Formats: sequence, C-alpha cells, structure tokens
Amino acid sequence: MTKEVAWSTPDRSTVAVAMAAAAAIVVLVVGALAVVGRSGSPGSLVERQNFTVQYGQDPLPSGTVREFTLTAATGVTTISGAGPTDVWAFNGSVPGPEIRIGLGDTVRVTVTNDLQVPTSVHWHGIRVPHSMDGVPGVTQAPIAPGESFVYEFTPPDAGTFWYHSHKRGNEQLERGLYGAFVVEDDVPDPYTQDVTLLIDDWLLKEDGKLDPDFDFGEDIRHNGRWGSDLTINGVRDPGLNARPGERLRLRLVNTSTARIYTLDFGLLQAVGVAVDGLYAGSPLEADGFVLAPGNRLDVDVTIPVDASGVFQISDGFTGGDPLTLVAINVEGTPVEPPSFDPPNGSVPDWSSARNWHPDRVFELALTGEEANSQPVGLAGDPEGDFRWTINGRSWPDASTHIADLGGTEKLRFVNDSSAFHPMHLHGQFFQVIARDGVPVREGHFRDVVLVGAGETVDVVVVATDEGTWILHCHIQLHAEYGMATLYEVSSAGR
Ligand SMILES: [Cu+2]
Repeated sequence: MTKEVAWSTPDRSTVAVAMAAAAAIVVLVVGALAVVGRSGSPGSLVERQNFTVQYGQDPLPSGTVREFTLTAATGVTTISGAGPTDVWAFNGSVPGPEIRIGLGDTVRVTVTNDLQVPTSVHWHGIRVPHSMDGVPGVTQAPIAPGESFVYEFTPPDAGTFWYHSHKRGNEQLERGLYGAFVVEDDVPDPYTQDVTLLIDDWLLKEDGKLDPDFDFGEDIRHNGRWGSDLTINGVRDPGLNARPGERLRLRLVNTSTARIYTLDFGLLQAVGVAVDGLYAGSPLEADGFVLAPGNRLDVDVTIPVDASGVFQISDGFTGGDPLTLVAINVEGTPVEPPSFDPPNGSVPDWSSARNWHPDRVFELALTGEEANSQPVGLAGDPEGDFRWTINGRSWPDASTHIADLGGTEKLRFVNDSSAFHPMHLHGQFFQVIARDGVPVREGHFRDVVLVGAGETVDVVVVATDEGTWILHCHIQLHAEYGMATLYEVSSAGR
C-alpha cells in the first residue's frame, strides 16, 4: 500500500507530500463504527428530537408543467483565442441552457443522448424523487447513445442549482456537459438584475483544444484536473454592465471538475444570502468564501449611487495574483437602489450537536492507495493503479449505510490524505457542526463540504428523502477512481 498522495498546482506540476496516516488501522476502526447505523432499531444515530429540519414547507404545486429538451452532442466553442475547442454540450452551447422556473412548477426534461457514449443528467442540490437523481447504476440505467430519458419532478426548494452529466464526470463535465437550474421564489425580491455565473476552468493545449488526457495519473492522485483558462458562462473575461445604484443578485456556481475558488469581491459591497441553494439564516461574509466544486453562493450586491468604473470579482485561492472572474462595468444614470432586507431562511442552530452522543457517529475515512503493489511498467506510467477509497472500499465496491427516514445523524469525514475532498451528499442537505473537533456555527445548510488535507469535518444530516443516494467526492477524478459510497434513507426499520 502506497501512502504517497500529493497535491497539485494548476499547471500540473506537483509538490509531493507524504501521507501521514496509517490507512490500514483507520480502515479497521471505521469498519467497526460503520455498523452502528444498522444495529439499533431506529437507524438514527442521534435522537431526532434534538433536531428540527426547516427547509421550508413543500410548495403547493402551481399546476404549471415546464417542458425542456436537452440534447447532449459534440460541438465547438471558442475559449482561448488560439483556436476552436471541441466540446460536448447540451443544445450546442457550454453551458447548456439555463433552466429557470418558479417554485411549485413541475419540470419535464427530455434528455437525448447524441453522443457515442452513455450519459445521464444529475440535478445537483435539487431534492428530486430518487428515480430522477440521474446516477447510473444507482437510480437509473445510463442513457445509451441514441436514447432518451425523461426526467420529471417538482423542486421543493427555491434557489440556485445546476445540472450536469453524472457519467464519467472527469471527462463529460470537463468537456462541457453542464448548465444552471434556478428555482425562483414565489415572490422574487426586486433585484434590478438576477444573474447566474457558472465558473469553470479549462485545461487547453496551445492550439486551444482540450488536453485529451482526462485520466492523467498525477491528476488522479492529487487534486484532480485544474485548468488555467477560466470562463464564466463559457466566456473568458466576461463583463457585466450595471448602473450606479443597482442591486444585483449574483448566483455563483463552481462547475469545475476540481478547481477551488476563494471569492474576493474587492470594492463591491457584497453579502452572501444563500449557500448551496438554500437561504442562510442571516447574511454571511462573501469575501473569502471558499467555493469548492459543486458549491453555490448567492450574493446580494449593491452598487453605490456615486460609483463608476470597473469592479472586479476575483479568485485568490492559490495565493498568487488574484484572477479576475467577472468585471462589473458601472456607468450610466444612477437608479434608486431597491430597499429591502436581504432574503434569509430558517436555519436551526445545531452547533452544540457535537457534544451529543459523541460515541455515535458515522465515520467516513477518505484515503487513497495504489490498487496493487505490482511495479509499474518500464514506461513508468502508473495510470489506473491508484484508487480512492471511503472506509477502505473503492467504488463500485461500496458499503451501504442505512439512515432512518426522518431521523438524524452525525457524519464525520476524516481526510487521511493530502488532497482536498469536497464531499457531496445527494438527496439531502446537511450542516457543518465542527472542524477538527472545534464546534462551528456556519448558519446555513450545504450539499457540498470541502474537507481539507488531514482535516476532520463533522456534519449533521436529517434524512428526509427516501432512497439510496450516492455520497461522493466532487473532484470528478476522485469519484471516478473510487471515492463514492451509498447512503440509504429507509423507513423499513420503523
Ligand atoms: Cu476528493
């Protein structure tokens, strides 16, 4: 078993960092803990009366059915200026068309696969019926070339979501198979602009074409595939025009397969109002917010009435010069700023949960290892031999953790590697309650939490949505090479 896991910089150069943990011991300990959820009659690990879940009431169906078609096919776009980039796209564009509906509306999306390979579509963050979740081998068969699949559901939550391929995401997401999905409030607040910003990075060759090695061994072992060409809504260096006094709702989505962004709003007055779709309990600091793959942050930005010029939103994650994500060009006649309180949601305080039943935690050890100890070939290319694991098992070999429908439990992600793991649970939201044993009160729900190298993160889940859901790392190469497991929400034991 090799313990070498390192983290890579965006240009694919690597800095090797030895993995410190004794993975074999961790696996044994976790194997014992993992059965806790099955042994008691209620599957919940913490009494449910300690928690209430307040996502908001399920909406009354509006009776409106919104029909969409998404056709996955090859296409061409321009990113670098050096030459055209061949992509895979929904309806011929990267990103695919934004799906925007009102709360209570039903969507019926016919996805047609005109690619040469199977695909599927996952509706990230939307609490869909299990059969609509779009995970091949878990909730449906993959959509074969030439075939179609109809997804139909009524999203129960308003907010910022997105859709993307859930088949071989390290290639299909990287090639461009994603788009935005916005569910508007019953009565949207009167922002002067409501704009979705999908942030992506591209690893291109000098001629502007995609680097074709989607399974590069060092990327698998380290932090996935990072590209240095950044786009917003598929465009490099996009501009947004606003007049002084405008109040903007910006919905930022990290659609990258691996790259992480630390948001810097510069001179803009920006507050976060929603994370991963759901409104926060109160406005949160937007500057410095870490947007990991899959994460969303909605910000409320007021342009001062006396402002003019260009305002930047940038990324500072790598610690070098800030990278501009979006430039907002402020000019024109000032408008009267709309006056209303930033929207907020009801977010129960679970921050003391770490102290409750400390012995009852579903622990997930996140590790990586060589799949065999055979020497690599003479070429020295060990691609494919490395596997990421959760509790010692590598997808599709996975245990199924069973949670009690309506019950509550604590999950503990233990990152025994030197890579980042943005962990994503399908079907339910959760709250972070501690990092490295220190209680935290984030004040919002999530569906993706970034677990840093060597870090331990505790979260609380109230299992509200029945079915067997996938729980995986959102660095697409980590998931493709094994970092996924199953989380079953079941009423069977009640
Ligand atoms: Cu990972």
